[in-house]
Amino acid sequence: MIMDNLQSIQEKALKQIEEAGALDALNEVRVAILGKKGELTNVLKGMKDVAAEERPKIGALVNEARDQIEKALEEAKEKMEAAALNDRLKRETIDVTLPAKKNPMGHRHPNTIALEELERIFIGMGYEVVEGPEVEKDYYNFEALNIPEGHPAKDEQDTFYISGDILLRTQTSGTQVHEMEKGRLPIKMISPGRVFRADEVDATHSPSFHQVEGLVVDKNISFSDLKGTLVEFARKLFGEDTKVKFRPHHFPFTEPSAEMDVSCFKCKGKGCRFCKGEGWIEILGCGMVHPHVLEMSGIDPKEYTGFAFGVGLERIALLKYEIDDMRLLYENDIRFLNQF
Ligand code: 2NM
Repeated sequence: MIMDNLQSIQEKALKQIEEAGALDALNEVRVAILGKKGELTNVLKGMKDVAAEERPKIGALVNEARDQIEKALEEAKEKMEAAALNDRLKRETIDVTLPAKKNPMGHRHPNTIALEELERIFIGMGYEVVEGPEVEKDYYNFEALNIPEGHPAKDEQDTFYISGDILLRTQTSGTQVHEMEKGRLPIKMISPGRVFRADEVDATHSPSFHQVEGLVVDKNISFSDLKGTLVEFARKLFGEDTKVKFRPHHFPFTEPSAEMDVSCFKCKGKGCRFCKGEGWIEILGCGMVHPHVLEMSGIDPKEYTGFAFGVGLERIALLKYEIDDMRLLYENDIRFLNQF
């Protein structure tokens, strides 16, 4: 009787183990059979009713049934765990041939692209790139450049003053004055940088923009050197078939002075929307350094002469990349900037 019971418990247990679909189902079987109130435990508890001489035999059978059930539980558990691990390995395989994740990377601002192109052209012609202070003394921004007190170019409303004679530079020429004062000649330099003017913001103006000014001082520098240099610059920047035109102009710091136009690189000079039908586009101011400017910086104008020029960096960037509003350059809208 007890032996039949034992047999049926074992069979039932093994069947349930076989049918268990998950680890917690296995555990339920373990509790129901081998637990404190489990069926097999109950059989052991019933041993007191078994005849004394039968007990060792029955005891051995119960233990054997227990061992078999435990073994089956263990095997089923191992099988489930192995299957789970296999499944996970399959799901989490790493494809080492997949391309790596890319970090979103910014790129150069159109101003920077234009600046680096200008620098490359002038470095290629033997120029040095020299940067200077954005906060400058009145003397270096105006006086030393032949713009005395009361000169219209010095009109207070165009300049941001910090205090008495300290201001935000309105041009980068001060950097060139500092260089001339050092007295190391000849000089062949460009000075790029941020400049400030008290202007209202519109499509072509900003209170802060960038300039690249150039300066050459040596013995026997003439207007033909200026012309040759700037023609070469224009061709490198806008294409070898670019024509240039010099128009007389006035700057306090150069004499003679001129503005240089380039033939429209869009319509090749025929006249289009881009050059407003002119065929020509104004790109820079230039001239022979005024003898008084050389003199004030300690250079003898009877021994040395020089030429200088100034380009608006934003103007070049707008032209080259066909941007029609300067404000776009300062808004840092990634959808705009990504186009260049
Ligand atoms: C310009 C136009 C013409 C210029 C002059 C000098 C210096 F320091 F030599 F006097 N630097 N840059 C200059 C000349 C700048 O900008 C439109």
